[in-house]
Amino acid sequence: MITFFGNLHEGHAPASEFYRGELVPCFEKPARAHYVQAQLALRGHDVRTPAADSRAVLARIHTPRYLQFLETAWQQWGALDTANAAVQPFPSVWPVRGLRSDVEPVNFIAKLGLYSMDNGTPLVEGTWRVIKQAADAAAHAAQLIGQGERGVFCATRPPGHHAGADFMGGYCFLNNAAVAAQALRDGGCERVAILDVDFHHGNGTQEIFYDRADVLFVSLHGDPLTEYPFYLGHADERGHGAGEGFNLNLPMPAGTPADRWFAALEVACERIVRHRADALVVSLGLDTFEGDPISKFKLSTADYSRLGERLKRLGLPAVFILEGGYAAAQLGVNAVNVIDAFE
Ligand code: SP5
Ligand code: ZN
Repeated sequence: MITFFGNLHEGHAPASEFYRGELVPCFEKPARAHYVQAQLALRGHDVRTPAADSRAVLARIHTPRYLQFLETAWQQWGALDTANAAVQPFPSVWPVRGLRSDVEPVNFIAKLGLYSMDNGTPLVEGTWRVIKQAADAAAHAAQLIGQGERGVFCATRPPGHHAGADFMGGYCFLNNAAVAAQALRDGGCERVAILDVDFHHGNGTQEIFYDRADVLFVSLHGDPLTEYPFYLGHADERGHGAGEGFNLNLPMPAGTPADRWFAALEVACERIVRHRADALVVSLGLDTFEGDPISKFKLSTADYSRLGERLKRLGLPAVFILEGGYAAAQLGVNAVNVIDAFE
């Protein structure tokens, strides 16, 4: 399969993330991509560097002020104090209900809170270049599908599915799956389906397409009552306005075993078939793995081949976007099992 690897990805390597009042080593780390890259090379895949420019499609997914903030954030942070070059900024204040988010503050930390849903998404000097290249890969993958390719895998990081139209969160900044879906639409696909199999609900992707009927969003994930991102991903979220009925959430409890997960995948696939999609975008999170350090489903390495086989039977061209998956040493084998079984 044609795969994209972001050769700049090591520029996004935050030292630590905030977790329950402490700084802990980042789970979303460069080694993840190294393991995927090694497995793609080992199994003879065609690994390319993205060459499209996603700027136009990014402007259709994210707000101008959020894109402007992301592109200049590190420079703004450094301009406050020369010592900031060695420190990661973290948000500490957020515009919750009743506070204003329409006026962009001047204070940098206030802006960071305005554009964040959590304080677990560290931003560093190289972040913009890396997230832009991952979005470029998603746009390029969609172009190749438009030219008749059957499958393209974006083995990029950081992930994107928690990022909304104007906020970052959950290690995500730009929503690569949304970029791929929109680029497929712009390239002539009338209907697109996004299947999100990351352990965590893809709240950003859901939000972006919530009122649209042309892009179906279907997600299998840990129940938000107990699992991140907590505030979205319930079964009663079915879409709004023209998008009513075009959002399907299939939350499952922590500890869900593979058989129950695959039963939910059948429901997801049936809905995708009914959408009569021209193309599929898979938000391929591998944190459903039994060995994942932060997630609670129980899929095995062999189950990822089963997933790829099932998706192949949909008979749709597909863009696969790497999302989460934190058992880094197993990430390559698990991800490429899906890709190999799909081919
Ligand atoms: C894309 C993606 O998978 N994002 C996940 C974001 C999860 N953020 C919360 C991380 C909580 C870390 N928990 C550490 C538990 C150690 N026992
Ligand atoms: Zn995840």
